[in-house]
Amino acid sequence: MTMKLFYAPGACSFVPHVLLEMSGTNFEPTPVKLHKGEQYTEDYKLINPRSQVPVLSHDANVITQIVAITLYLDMVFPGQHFLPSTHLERARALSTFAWMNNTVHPTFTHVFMPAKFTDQPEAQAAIRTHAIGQYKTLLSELQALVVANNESGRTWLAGEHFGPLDAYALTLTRWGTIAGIGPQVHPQLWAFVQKVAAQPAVARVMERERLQLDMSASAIA
Ligand SMILES: N[C@@H](CCC(=O)N[C@@H](CS)C(=O)NCC(=O)O)C(=O)O
Repeated sequence: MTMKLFYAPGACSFVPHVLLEMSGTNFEPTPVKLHKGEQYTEDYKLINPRSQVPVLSHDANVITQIVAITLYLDMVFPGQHFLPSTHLERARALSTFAWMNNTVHPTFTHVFMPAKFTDQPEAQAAIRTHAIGQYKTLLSELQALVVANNESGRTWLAGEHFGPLDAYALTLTRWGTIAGIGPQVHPQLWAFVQKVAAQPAVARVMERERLQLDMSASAIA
């Protein structure tokens, strides 16, 4: 079986990238240069007409959307326990996962790519400023989840096994530093993502993507 992951360094594709690395399977990490607009080329649109990463291709079958890719990897590699198997725990994990993907993540898109929402430069600046405030609040909510999790003695966000929520928490927190929300703003969240970054498979992916955890020094706002 041949798996290929189309990813962009530092993008949300980090989540399935980490899961594939954790699985130990032989996969082909295939970078897509978003900053050079490679996602809009005709060749890439044949892979994903929505011009986004991540894309997982498995024996020429294409799967898009982080949540769908994760559910697929969870079934292909059941021994990894990427998601909990008991009904309620699984539903809780998916609830947090969906919130990260449909709320926190798109809020950062308003910070990073305000031109997606208006072509007016002044309005873009206003969208970015407003979204940074919202993003900070969402990271506070994420930190509260981490704190509650720590207090209940759980190692990772979905329980005893490392999974997509932990990798996503790292990505979202790292994006925060790009928006000028530095490590000092959410210390418990920062301590948690440092623990995530120290996992060998995560460290290997960070190395492959050439990622620095704290981007505050070159923040865009
Ligand atoms: N809901 C999608 C979001 C994917 C997404 O937003 N991908 C971004 C990178 S984080 C992307 O490819 N952006 C390229 C662009 O918008 O031009 C998923 O879960 O996969």
